[in-house]
Amino acid sequence: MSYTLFISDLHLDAERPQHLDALKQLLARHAGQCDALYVLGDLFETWIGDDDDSPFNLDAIAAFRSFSDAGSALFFMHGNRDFLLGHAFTTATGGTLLDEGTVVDLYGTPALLMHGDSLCTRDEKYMAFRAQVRNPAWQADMLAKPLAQRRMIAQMLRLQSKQNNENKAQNIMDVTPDEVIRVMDEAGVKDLIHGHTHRPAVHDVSLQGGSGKRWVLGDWGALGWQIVADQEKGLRLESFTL
Ligand code: OKV
Ligand code: MN
Repeated sequence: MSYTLFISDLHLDAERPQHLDALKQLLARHAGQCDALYVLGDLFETWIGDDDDSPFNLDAIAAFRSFSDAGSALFFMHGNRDFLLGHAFTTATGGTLLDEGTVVDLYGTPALLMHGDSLCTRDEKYMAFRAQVRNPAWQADMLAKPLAQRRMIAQMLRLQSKQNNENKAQNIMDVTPDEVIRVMDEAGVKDLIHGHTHRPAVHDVSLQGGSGKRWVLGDWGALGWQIVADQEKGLRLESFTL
């Protein structure tokens, strides 16, 4: 009974402990049972650096550590909220950090994995912001600041983003259909798994080599979301109550 799990957009926050509780349950249920878990970004509502050793963060790290110690592989990808997540965090969890757009083999079928924000190319302001905050020099500069100052900057940026997004058309905040086709054709896959948009669904995609599928995870709220890759039955998108 071999299977692999995918989750994203938990937006873990010390002010909302029920999401961490649900994650701990998921990790305990699947530890040593599943081959691998992929966390496809926005695990945390904000991550201001691996040096933030708050009790909440240490609690999350310990839960992942028990999972990986039980023999299941663990992988992380950055989201647009936790782009400062680094190797110190993933090493402490026993996991590995993957780049946006990694191809993995799912029991003989390749799948392309992304957070998904890189697919939202029509939001030009966001693409510029993304390039800035993913720039290693910008990140080094930010990580050199005291934690309290980083917390304040993150808070200010969040307010700014709320105001910006109120005026944005819905479609520019979703993936660009042509960009989906481009990245899937380039990677040579029929399956793309991502999160970010908070629009959980399975979409058919017309590719050069035939028909493909785009599997979109949802954000955790009243429901949690997971994609299961089953050796026998292929992929499925599932929700569960938190
Ligand atoms: C998204 C945009 C804010 C545009 C910041 C550390 C830092 C996380 C963050 C906070 C803000 C992302 C994560 C957001 C898009 C903005 C402002 C402009 C044009 C830090 C960790 F900076 F302190 F190191 N942030 N958010 N913008 O609210 O999602 O797209 S955000
Ligand atoms: Mn996101």
